[in-house]
Amino acid sequence: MDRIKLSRQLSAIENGESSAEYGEGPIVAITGPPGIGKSCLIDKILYELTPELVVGVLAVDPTSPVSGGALLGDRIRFNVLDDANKAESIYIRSIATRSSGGSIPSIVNDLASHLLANDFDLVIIETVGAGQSEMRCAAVADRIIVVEGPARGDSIQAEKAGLLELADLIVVNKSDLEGSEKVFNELTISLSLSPDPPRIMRTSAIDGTGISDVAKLILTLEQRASSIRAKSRQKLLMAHENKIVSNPNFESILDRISQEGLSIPEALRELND
Ligand SMILES: Nc1nc2c(ncn2[C@@H]2O[C@H](COP(=O)(O)OP(=O)(O)OP(=O)(O)O)[C@@H](O)[C@H]2O)c(=O)[nH]1
Ligand SMILES: [Mg+2]
Repeated sequence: MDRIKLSRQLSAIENGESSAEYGEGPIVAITGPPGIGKSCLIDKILYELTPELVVGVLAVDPTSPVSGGALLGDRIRFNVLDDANKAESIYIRSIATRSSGGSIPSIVNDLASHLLANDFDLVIIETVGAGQSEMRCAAVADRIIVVEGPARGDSIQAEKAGLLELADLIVVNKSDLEGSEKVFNELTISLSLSPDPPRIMRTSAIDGTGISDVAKLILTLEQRASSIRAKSRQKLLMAHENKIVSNPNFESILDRISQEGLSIPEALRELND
């Protein structure tokens, strides 16, 4: 692959200077709380899938607007890139969430589409499962894997974040650590009440437990009815927000709200016309 050309194209799309080519194919999101092992899992999964498949990874960086964000430096190194044979069929790109606020999910959507239009077999989106923008990034994918792990707090983190409804598969990572089995059991019990519970698997990105099973499932994972609905909800909300924000009168209507007392329902009506 011509990485320089691809990087240029993706930057232009990210900056709104050109539009993405339209491609279809599998997009899988890997989401979950910070530090749960998403990147390490992706690294191990890439060992299994490449070089047979050409895989693009879009890592949405949870940059905080307060610190100005550069968590990039903290990212794990993808060890799989040390294997030249595999690295040749992998393209990894970070997308900083601060660059343009609410439209990150649209950018992720466009970049994924562009990769699929350019001979990629699979796009993996890594996103932290916290906050609305990140949920919408995950909803860009047609399959969502929610990663959990031994609890650092009192309750299951993904459950708190409302992530479980989006999950087509739940992976309890760090199975080499104490507490992972407890989380697995708790999740199994709590999801048994669901009409179509997602499969739950245990992995360790350190000792390799369960990795090949997850890698095998990635391309054949079935969507759950409830996750289709949850994703559709996020997509619909995103489309609506995009529609409003891209209205050429958006800024002037904001002015009229703040300076002339235009009411919100009236503003919405104008923006939706
Ligand atoms: N014991 C153990 N540690 C793990 C496992 N997977 C990841 N880790 C460690 O957990 C830490 C975070 O791993 P990452 O892969 O960077 O986690 P992440 O979810 O991508 O983190 P963010 O991108 O910052 O949200 C690292 O120190 C890893 O070595 C695992 O299966 N077992
Ligand atoms: Mg990560």
